[in-house]
Amino acid sequence: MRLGIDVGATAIKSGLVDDRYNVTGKRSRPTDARDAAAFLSDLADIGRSYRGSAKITSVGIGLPGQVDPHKGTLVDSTNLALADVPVADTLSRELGVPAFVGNDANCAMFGEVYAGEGVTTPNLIMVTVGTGIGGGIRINGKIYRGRNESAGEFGHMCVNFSGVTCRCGATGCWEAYASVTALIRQTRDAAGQYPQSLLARLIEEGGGAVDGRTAFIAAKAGCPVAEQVVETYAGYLAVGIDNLLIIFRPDKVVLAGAVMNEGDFLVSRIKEKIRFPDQLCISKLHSHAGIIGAAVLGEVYRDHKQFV
Ligand code: BMX
Ligand code: ZN
Repeated sequence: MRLGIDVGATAIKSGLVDDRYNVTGKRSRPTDARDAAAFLSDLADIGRSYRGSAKITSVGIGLPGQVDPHKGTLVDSTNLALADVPVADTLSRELGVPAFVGNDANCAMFGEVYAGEGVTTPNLIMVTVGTGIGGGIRINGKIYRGRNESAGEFGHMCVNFSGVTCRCGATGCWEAYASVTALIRQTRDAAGQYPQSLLARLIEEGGGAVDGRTAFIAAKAGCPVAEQVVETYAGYLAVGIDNLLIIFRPDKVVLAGAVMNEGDFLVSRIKEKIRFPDQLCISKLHSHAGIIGAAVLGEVYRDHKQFV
């Protein structure tokens, strides 16, 4: 069994992946990225926790940020505020098996390539919507990784050159508008502006908590303010997706991330606003894409045919 670990800014998900890409023993724990030592010790803990249940042959870790697959390090991560972390070496030493690292969104795409939409589509663009927005590019059946293995950072393409400042320091990045972090900000802003709205009341009843579902719940309950938040958010997502469709003309743009659980309520609105709506779909692997993709990293890196 291969172990796949999918590190997000909020949670670390893991699971065992068999030869047919079934995921078992799925676990999730909050991400603790206070410092590299705490982070590595959590990853080692997760790895060790699977030892009793199966014979692990390799481990792969998907990381949010720039990775060096050759050195096995997390080079830099704005969202985790970590740099130069020797992830693969640590896990390999702890578990006594080969360990590999990849960018988290690239891993989601590898999951699609091996077990999802990519099995039948040679030209595929992956977009993961979470704390940030990540991406992956597959052209003619090969994975495009670019200079320093860092292609596909779709979250940091500019959609508004005089817009808000992104966590990366640049102006108007797509993820500053269309990530779940941005959706939460937009939801709070709208509730603050319309304190009498159902949206604002719902937030108040929940003790002030807002997450990626809040605006959708209120919109579905008929709140026009929340409806506008969802509509505008779909517009932000559509801008970036439309750019990707025009640049790559892929067979499919595959969307992943928990917010995609909203399904057609969100995606139909995006489709109305893009030029090639038939090419857009939601990952059927859901959160398993990142785990499967991390688990198959060893194969991906061995199989050079995969690369442009
Ligand atoms: C950020 C970026 C990507 C990552 C994406 C998704 C950085 C620079 N991370 O745009 O590498 O793939 O977020 O990350 O720190 P997630 O946390 O939403 O899964
Ligand atoms: Zn940015």
